[in-house]
Amino acid sequence: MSEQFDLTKLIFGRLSLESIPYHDPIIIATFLMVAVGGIALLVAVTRAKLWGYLWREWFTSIDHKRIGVMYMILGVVMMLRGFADAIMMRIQQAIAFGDSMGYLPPDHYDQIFTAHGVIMIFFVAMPFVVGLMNYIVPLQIGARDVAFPFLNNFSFWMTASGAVLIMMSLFVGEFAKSGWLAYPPLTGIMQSPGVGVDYYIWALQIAGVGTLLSGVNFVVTIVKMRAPGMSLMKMPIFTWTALCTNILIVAAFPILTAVLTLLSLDRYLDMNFFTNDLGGNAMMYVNLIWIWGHPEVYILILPLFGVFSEIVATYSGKRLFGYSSMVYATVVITILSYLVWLHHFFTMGSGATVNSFFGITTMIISIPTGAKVFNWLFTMYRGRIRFDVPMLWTVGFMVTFVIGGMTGVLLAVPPADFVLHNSLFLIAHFHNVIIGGVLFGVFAAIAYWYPKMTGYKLDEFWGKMSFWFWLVGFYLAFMPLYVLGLMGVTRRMSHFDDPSLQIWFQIALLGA
Ligand SMILES: [Cu+2]
Repeated sequence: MSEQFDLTKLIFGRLSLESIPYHDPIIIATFLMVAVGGIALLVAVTRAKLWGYLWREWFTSIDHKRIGVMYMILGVVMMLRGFADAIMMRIQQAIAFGDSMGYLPPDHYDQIFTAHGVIMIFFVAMPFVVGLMNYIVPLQIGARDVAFPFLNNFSFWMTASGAVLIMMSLFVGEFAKSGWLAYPPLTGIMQSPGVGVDYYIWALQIAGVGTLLSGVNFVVTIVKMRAPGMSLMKMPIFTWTALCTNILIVAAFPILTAVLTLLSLDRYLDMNFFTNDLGGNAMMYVNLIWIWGHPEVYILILPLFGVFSEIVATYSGKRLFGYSSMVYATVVITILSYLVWLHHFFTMGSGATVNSFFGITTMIISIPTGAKVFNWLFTMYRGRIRFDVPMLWTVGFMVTFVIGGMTGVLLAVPPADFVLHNSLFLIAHFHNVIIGGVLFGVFAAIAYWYPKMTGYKLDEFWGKMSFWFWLVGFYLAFMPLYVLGLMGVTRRMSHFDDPSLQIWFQIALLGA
């Protein structure tokens, strides 16, 4: 049969039976666990005759609350996967010294750090944030639902499909070994002929368009569907941050779609946008992906700034201090987040003038962020503070996020960045802000709004245990990485020669 009529090739592309990794005992064991667990779940749901209920009331639901809950369940499930990846990396780096190569071959290790980053940002943090906005925003503005309820369900399933693709890559084929933003020329067809980068592109493309659609949905909802009398400056602060986040989504995600399309054209149609020769320029990819990527981190953190603002007022028994300055700070961050992307590659050689511009804009962004921290502190000042679980997460966030913010300002200084670029210092910095900011915020929000969602209050004792384990665990896991980064240890290593470094990696493993 000639090639163009080969149906299996049309459907499966470069995937073949050889793509199933029989030879890797770790993956086979994981597969068996997932298969047994999955079958047990399917049998349980069938026995309980729940399929019809799930299909009608949940999977096809256009109710913003149900969709919000489904997003958050997706976030929890994917967090288990992303966290398993994190533990595997920590174990490898704690034991792979000198003669010991650890238990993961470099080929597998590279897939794990790539999957970890992609999953935690796209399929944990994003579903949590979008899920929260889904649940809370229509309630806060007095709307019956979002503007386009069917589209809302469709967006969710696009995100879920991306997650399914990534999970499939664990057992069929492989995942990208390129790091979470898949820079070419490494991700070009010459250097990455396998299916890993294809999984990456398709998962992110599908999920990204889903996110874009839900961004459109929320901008329209907040602009057009507020209850009569609710002017913009009367909106609850969480809704304000949600509005800014969704404006960022609408402005930034098309760039991701475009840059992934260009990379696909390079891989599938032998075009040369980002290749080393034939007129390509890989630096263009790095610029484009970060013009999406930097706003993305604000897409993640802004709604949680809103959550902390709601919580700090509630548990201090006072009105939020400086509501309008909070709104202006959010808007300023939204605008500035488009003027800083180049700080991700100061070392790429743009020259002193360009690097200075982006260094200074990056430092300026800490001013509105600092203003927010002071507003939260002034809200607490002379308040009747109750240290319930949501408030614990908020205070833990304020301390942790300020430390992460300060190491960020340090990295914003181009000469310092030349030393720290791609080191574990950078890894410690962004986990410092994303765990201390986004994840703590999500946990705070769940503890805070759980009674509203379910009619039950989460257990205080276990909530406090969870908070203290996360807080202490976070510092044990990431402070050693600051130390290692300052000593010059680079990221993404699966083996080390210098035995004096090992103790720091062991402490980090303990923290994890
Ligand atoms: Cu950035």
